[in-house]
Order: sequence, then C-alpha cells, then structure tokens
Amino acid sequence: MRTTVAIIGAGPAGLLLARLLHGADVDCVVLERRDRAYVERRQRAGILEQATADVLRAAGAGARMDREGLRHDGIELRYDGRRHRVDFPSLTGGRSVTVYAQTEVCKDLIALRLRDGQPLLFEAEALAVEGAATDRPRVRFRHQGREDVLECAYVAGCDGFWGVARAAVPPGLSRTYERAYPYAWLGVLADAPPSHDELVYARHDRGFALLSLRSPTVSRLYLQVPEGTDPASWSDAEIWDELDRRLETGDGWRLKRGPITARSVTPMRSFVHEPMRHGRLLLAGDAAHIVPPTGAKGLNLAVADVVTLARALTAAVHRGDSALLDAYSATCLDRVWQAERFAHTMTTLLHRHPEATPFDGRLQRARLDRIATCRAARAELADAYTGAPLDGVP
Ligand code: RFL
Ligand code: PHB
Repeated sequence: MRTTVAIIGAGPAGLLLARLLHGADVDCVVLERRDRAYVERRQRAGILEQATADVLRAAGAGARMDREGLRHDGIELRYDGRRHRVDFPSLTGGRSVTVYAQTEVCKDLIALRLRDGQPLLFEAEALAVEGAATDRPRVRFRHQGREDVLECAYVAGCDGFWGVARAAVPPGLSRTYERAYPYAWLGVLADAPPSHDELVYARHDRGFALLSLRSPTVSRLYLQVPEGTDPASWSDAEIWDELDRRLETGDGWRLKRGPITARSVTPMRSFVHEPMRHGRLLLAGDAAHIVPPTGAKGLNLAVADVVTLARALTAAVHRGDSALLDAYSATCLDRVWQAERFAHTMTTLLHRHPEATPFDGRLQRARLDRIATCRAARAELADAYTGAPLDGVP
C-alpha cells in the first residue's frame, strides 16, 4: 500500500487532517485501531472554540453543527453559594463558543470521508512507524488479522496519548514535560434537561463540579474524585447528592435529575512532547500534548495543530516548499503552551488538592473574587477560554 500522507488515528485530529488534505488534493490513508461504532460513541469534549467551529465550516463539515450545536456566550463560576457570570462577547470583542460534542464532530467527518470514497480503515492498528528520518517512511500495521505496510512521504501521528507514533522519535531527541494531578473526574451522561443554560464551573470545599450539556434533553456532569476511583463505586443517588452539595446556591436554584446512561473516570494530566516533528513524522493533537479538561482545550488544540499541518504538508507536496513544515513544531508549541498555562490555571483555581491547607483555600477564593470583581481578570479568562483566532482561517 502507498499514499502521500499516512495518518494514524481517526480521532478529531486525524479525521480533520484527512478532510483538509483531501480538499487540498493531497492523498492520504487513515488507519484507526478501533471500530467505527467505538470511535463514534467515545464520550469526550463538548466545547468548540470559535476558531474550531470556523475551521469545521470552512472544511464543509459544519452544517449539522450549525443546526444542532448551541452557541454559548458565557459560563458561570460558582463558589461559596454565589454565582458569577463571565460574558464572552462583551469581554472579547464578540467571540463565543459552540456546544457540540466531539462524538458528533467525529461522526460528521467520518461520514464525509466515506461519502467521498476516501480510504479510512477501521480496526487497522499501527504497530510502528519506521524510517521517519528517511525520505521513505513506513507504517507497519495490522488489519483483519494480517500485517501490512503503508509506504508514504509523510506520517501524521494523530493516535492520541496512548498511540505508537511518539515512540518513533529517538529518546535522545525527545523532551517531555509532565504534571499528573492527584485527582480525577467522574463524568456522567444523564437523560435530564440541562439545569442551567450555560456551563457551570463550581469550586467547593468537597471538590470541583462541572455542569455541562449535550442537548436540550441530555446533561453532561462531572465531579472531582480521588485518582483511581472506580466509577461503579458511586451509586446514581450518591452522584446526584454530591452534585447537589457542590453546586448549591443561596437563591433556590435546583439541579434537575434523570437516569444516568453512561459514566467514566478520567485522570488529570498535563503533558507536552517536544519537538512535534521528527524528520517526516509529524505529531498532532493528544499524541503530542495533553491538558487537563478544565479549560476545554484538548480538542481545540488538536484542530489548531492539524490546520497548521495541512497547510505545511500542502506546501511541501505541491510546491516542494518545506519552510512551513520546518516551522510546524515551533508554531504549534506556542499555542500549546498557552493552552497548558490556561488549563493549569483553571484546574488549580477550582479543584481541591488533597493536601490543601486553609491558606490554599483562601487563595482560591481570592483568585475567584478577583475574577468576579475585576473586568481585566474576567477578560483574561474569557479571552483564553474562547481561544485565539487561527492564522488564515476566515
Ligand atoms: P484522540 O481523540 O485520542 O484520537 C486518537 C485516535 O487514535 C487511535 N489510535 C490508533 N489508531 C491506529 N493505530 C494505533 N496504534 C492507535 N493508537 C490510537 C485511537 O483509537 C483514537 O481514535 O486524539 P486527538 O484526535 O488528538 O483528539 C484529542 C481529543 O480527543 C482530546 O484532546 C479531547 O477529548 C480532550 N477533552 C476536551 N477537549 C476540548 O477541547 N474541550 C472539552 O470540553 C474537552 N473535554 C476532553 C474533555 C477529554 C476528556 N477525556 C475523556 C480525556 C473531557 C474529557 C472527560
Ligand atoms: C464537556 O461538556 O464534556 C466539557 C465541557 C467543558 C469542559 C470539559 C468538558 O471544561
């Protein structure tokens, strides 16, 4: 098998890269380890930055998002029973975010790729990237029980944090930066209408809670829990009672309950691998960097990476111009570290560290008070949350 760009992974990074390359007349093959149903059901992100939504539209993948996605003009911060709204458009010169689940973004991109008759192989597991530092890299993979080789001009490692692409960078050339947080998120999906029309990020002495949504009838809720928590160790009633405690306000606001249909526990980690390129191997999305989900940045960073990568690969393939590829890692890492900074800030602002002292708790409140009372502090949050525009995206 031969193609121009071998893409490992059909998460948002790999699927969008394939779409952008197809639009630019660059051949690619996508290899995905899991089956289609699994990829389309995996519950994850829910918030699209304005630039992410614009990229999906420009790629012809925004029609259902524009019909079914919900524009959100702010979030609520909740602590000590009080509620503070952060209004995005007035603080950012008009930016907002879109609530549209990652599952739906992936479904839309998969449908487009299959409709176009372009190669996307499910249950095709990449085993190794070989020859990344040569002109003829290869991906060894297993599909339908058989081992095969995909020869290509470039490999895009879009295979997430647990993928194999990153391992093809020789250890002597890799630098990694990491922080594991001593807590996790218990996330649930519930057949209950959203209890508030915007997301609520709550700081509480018992731990963080987040109220999000998937549609007018489905809520997505998260609770900070100790790392290593077994999701089955919480009964539905315990989850609702704990959400009630952490989200309680003094003004009669009520949490709407409903049947819980899915639950999982997500560890919290910050991780960056530098550089994001080794020869003809380019890493994108979670394969290169992880953020804790508190800032809603992971999916958006994956999109920013592949927009930069698609442009660079197009210039290299069609015009023999590798300047953008040479700049790829540094260009992406600027944005990545800003997202790491913001995700870390939001995480430490809102979570209870198991070893927190009373001083730490006071400091969290002071930081939240600053956001509630100072426009410049609110503007900084709104600016980072809604995300910087992407170069060259209309
Ligand atoms: P993905 O989505 O992990 O996709 C990688 C794909 O590669 C496949 N794969 C392989 N395929 C072939 N061969 C191999 N050897 C392979 N190894 C792996 C995998 O099966 C998979 O299909 O990475 P990608 O595309 O970089 O996308 C990144 C995002 O998924 C991730 O950053 C976000 O979900 C993070 N995230 C959030 N991001 C946001 O922007 N906004 C949010 O609101 C948000 N909330 C979240 C989140 C992540 C969460 N979890 C579960 C980690 C909330 C949660 C709870
Ligand atoms: C979600 O809806 O899944 C979600 C929203 C905001 C976050 C993280 C997750 O910060």
